[in-house]
Amino acid sequence: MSNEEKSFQKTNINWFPGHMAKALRQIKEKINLVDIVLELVDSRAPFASSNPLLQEYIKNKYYLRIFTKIDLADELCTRAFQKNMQEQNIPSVFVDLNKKDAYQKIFHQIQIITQSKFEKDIKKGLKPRAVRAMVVGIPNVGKSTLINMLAKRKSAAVGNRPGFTKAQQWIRCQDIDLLDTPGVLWPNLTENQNGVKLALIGSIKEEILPNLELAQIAIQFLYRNYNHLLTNRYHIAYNGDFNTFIETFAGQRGHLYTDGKKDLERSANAILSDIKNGLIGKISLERCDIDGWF
Ligand SMILES: Nc1nc2c(ncn2[C@@H]2O[C@H](COP(=O)(O)OP(=O)(O)OP(=O)(O)O)[C@@H](O)[C@H]2O)c(=O)[nH]1
Ligand SMILES: [Mg+2]
Repeated sequence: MSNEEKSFQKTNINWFPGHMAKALRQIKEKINLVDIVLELVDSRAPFASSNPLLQEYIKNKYYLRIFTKIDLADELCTRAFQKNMQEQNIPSVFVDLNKKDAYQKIFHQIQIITQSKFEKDIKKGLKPRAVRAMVVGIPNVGKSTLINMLAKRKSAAVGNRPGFTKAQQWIRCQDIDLLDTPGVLWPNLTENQNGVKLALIGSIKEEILPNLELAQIAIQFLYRNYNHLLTNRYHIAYNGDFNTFIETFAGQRGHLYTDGKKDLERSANAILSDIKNGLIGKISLERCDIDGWF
């Protein structure tokens, strides 16, 4: 692990603020009301974005893991995750939530998974009713976007920053009732660079992060694994020396204070924003078939 990574891990960040603890309690309270739990994970970092705290509450429920943002992830890595899910028998679906076919893919899976439950209900003489699903996941993975898509209307607020949804909300649709929930992280995120990965997919508020260190870790990661994308985007020959790179970048972009000194913090933010929004290209921060990818 590099010095920046060690220093990032030691940074005193409150990953699990009070509102997340509350959101988690509310998930626990409502879990018995639903037929199925839909857990959303970001395809760029599916391990880091699957919340171990949620796994504990939902273990006796019908469950579907929805890998979102496949349009931003490295296709090779995504394919390996698909294979891994099949091998582990974890019901899963891989989608770009901005594409129309995502609805069919997801709804079809929900029907397959809940079919046996509804058949049992009908045998018991219970009236058929819409499936009730709870949508859970860490911040910014697309929960509200998914709900709007399933509801075929804008019912849940969507925003490209973590913590957009503040409270639980039922959204009733024709075939399915959905419970939108606020994104929840967990208290200790420092293992396996989870904090770094979640920051790079936009699941942790930027304001609380040491962005210059994070940009350095990110550039080094890109240099090791996606050097062609790094060069294509910035046209700066990177030789492993971050200081030279960011100074050159700041100069090119005109990121300067009024006294002419370079505003490296602003440059770091620009780089991080490119990564989060996929402007660098399709990248994945995890691979299930290669250890030590990050
Ligand atoms: N490229 C891409 N962007 C997506 C996808 N799904 C969601 N987004 C975007 O990701 C951002 C976050 O989406 P939300 O639906 O607000 O995420 P959320 O999980 O509800 O977030 P919180 O309410 O903060 O927990 C938005 O800008 C969406 O447009 C996807 O499959 N691909
Ligand atoms: Mg939301």
